[in-house]
Amino acid sequence: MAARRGALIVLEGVDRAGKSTQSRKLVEALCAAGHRAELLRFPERSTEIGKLLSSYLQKKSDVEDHSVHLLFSANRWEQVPLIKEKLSQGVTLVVDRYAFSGVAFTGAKELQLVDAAKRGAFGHERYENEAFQERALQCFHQLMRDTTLNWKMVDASKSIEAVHEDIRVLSEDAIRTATEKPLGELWK
Ligand code: 2DT
Ligand code: MG
Repeated sequence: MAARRGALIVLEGVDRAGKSTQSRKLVEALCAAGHRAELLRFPERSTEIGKLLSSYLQKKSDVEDHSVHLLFSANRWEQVPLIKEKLSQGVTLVVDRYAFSGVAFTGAKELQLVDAAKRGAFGHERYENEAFQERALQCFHQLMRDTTLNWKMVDASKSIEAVHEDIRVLSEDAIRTATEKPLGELWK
C-alpha cells in the first residue's frame, strides 16, 4: 500500500500576524507528536530568484510590478518538485506564505494606485506600511471567499501559545484528511 501523503499547510496573513513564529512552533509540535513535518517559506530568499526578490523587498533594486509578480511565482514553482516529492513521501509541509500572498500583495498594489493618498510611512522593507497591509488584508478576505479551498481563520490576537494550540488542532485534522485530495490536484 502506498504511504499516506503529507498535508500542505499554508499560513497566510499580513505582516506581523505571527506566521513565522507559528510556523516554527507548528513544525516542532507536529514532529514531537510523531509526524514527519518540515518548514518552507515564500519568498525563499536563498535561491537566485529569491536573492532578486530580497533585494527588491529591501528597496535595493526596483523591478517592474508585473515582472516582480512573476518572479515571486517563479520562486514558488522552483520549489514545486521538492514540495511534491516531500508530500508524496508522507512529509507534511508547513508553508509560511504561498500564492495567496502573491495575489494579495500584488492586488493591494493595484488598489493602492487608486488610493495612493492614504499611504502611510514606509517601514524598512517594501510593503511594510499600514495602508498597504490593510489593502492586502482586504485581498485575503476576498480570496477566502473561494470555498473550494479549505481555509481556516485563526484569531491571531490571542497569546502565542493559544494561537499555537488553535493551529495545532486544525493541522492535526488536516493531516488526518490529507488523502481526500490527491496530490495531482493541488497544482491544477
Ligand atoms: P516576508 O516578510 O514573509 O519574508 O515576506 N510577498 C510574498 C509578495 O509580494 N508576493 C508573494 O508572492 C509572496 C510570497 C509579502 C516579504 C514580503 O513579500 C510579499 C511580504
Ligand atoms: Mg516581512
